[in-house]
Amino acid sequence: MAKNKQHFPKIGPIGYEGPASGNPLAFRHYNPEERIDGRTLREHLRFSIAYWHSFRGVGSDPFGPGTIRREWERGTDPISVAKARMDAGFEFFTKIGAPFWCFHDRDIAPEGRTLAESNRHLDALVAHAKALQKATGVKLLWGTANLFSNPRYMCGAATNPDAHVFAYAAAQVKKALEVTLELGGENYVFWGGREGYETLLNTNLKREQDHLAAFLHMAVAYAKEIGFKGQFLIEPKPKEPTKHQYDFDVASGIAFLRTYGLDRHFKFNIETNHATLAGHTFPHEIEVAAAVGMLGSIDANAGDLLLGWDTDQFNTDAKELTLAMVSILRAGGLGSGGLNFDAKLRRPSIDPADLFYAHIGGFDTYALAFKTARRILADGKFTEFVAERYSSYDAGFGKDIERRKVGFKDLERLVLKTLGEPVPRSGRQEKLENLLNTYLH
Ligand code: XUL
Ligand code: CO
Repeated sequence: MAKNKQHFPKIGPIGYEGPASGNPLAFRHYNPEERIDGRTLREHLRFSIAYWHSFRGVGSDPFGPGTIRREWERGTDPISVAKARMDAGFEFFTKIGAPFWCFHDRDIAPEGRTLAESNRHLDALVAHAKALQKATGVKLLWGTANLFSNPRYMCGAATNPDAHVFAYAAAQVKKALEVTLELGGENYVFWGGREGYETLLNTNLKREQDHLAAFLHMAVAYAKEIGFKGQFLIEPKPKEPTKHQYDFDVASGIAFLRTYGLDRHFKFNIETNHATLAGHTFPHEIEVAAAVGMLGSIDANAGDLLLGWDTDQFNTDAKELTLAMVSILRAGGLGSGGLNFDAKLRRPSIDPADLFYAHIGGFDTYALAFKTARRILADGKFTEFVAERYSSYDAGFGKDIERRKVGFKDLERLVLKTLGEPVPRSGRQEKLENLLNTYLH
């Protein structure tokens, strides 16, 4: 960081002041130093800032241009501007107290006229990032490549009908893997971007899926070759930009990875707004991934159920996040993953202070959710109820069903001779919802 120049001169480091604080520039629930089970809250939650939204987002939408103008964006040399922007980024990461950041290759360095020039730009900014990481202690949660903005990718990258575009995308990801390794990235994300289609009139679905699998196998092979040991993550999204995205949700992602022999190499990066776009809840997606040991990381945000697109809002819904944290904790946590704020300011939230308010709300709500989820799990009331609900599978013929020791004929005999009609039991949903509220209010 340029030693003397401050990009957020009016705002100092954000401190923890406790639940009674009325200071909007302080944490009320997130005390990064608080130790729980031998680890600090900072280590448990592994918050990360998404560079694309917080430092490249300008508030533009299909109806109008950007509204957000940052002072560090002034200047004519794109590389110097990119460096100043990154200085501002690391000042923000430090002041908000985020231990991690995430980026796409093209977020941090401008694309050149050729791939070689783009790579040179990237090298310059990666060197800058490396120095900033060293100076601040902020680490890279994950890297990724932008394979969706440039017009060459309008019909997809790995699923493009033109092998030339596939090759270009491969070259771009090769470099993105190298820079993620160079910066010590703990994971590498594949979001399908434009890997999908609009109409079968011009699409060979089978060949496109085969090509996507070939691409991911190449990534696995190259990571091995260069010694990148980070976790590969698939980020499912059902639609937007294309109508049919191949990584629709976690369940279809698991099927895809297993079909092509890739499941050993990948886990999932689950984004809240993508889950709801798929018609699922956020905890549902977490549970589906956790059930097969493939929960990797979280893109923390929220959608708006009244709008049909990816609004990427900051999430301050304590109930939704508490349920998500219960599922995450029950799964044993996120490992090398983290909670990445893939969220953007609303278009009229134009002040630098808004970037702080947004992340303070996000950090605080997740910290509160984490603590509430721990209480819920420690009390064990829901766990007990669920265990009891399935207890008929713990012994006798139920256990034999789970162990696949009985078949239809055995069970028919059992019902006809001894069991007869099952006695219905309440699912107690309303009682359990009331119980949940006792933890929230
Ligand atoms: C798009 C999205 C991406 C990925 C990374 O909806 O979530 O920003 O997280 O490419
Ligand atoms: Co995302």
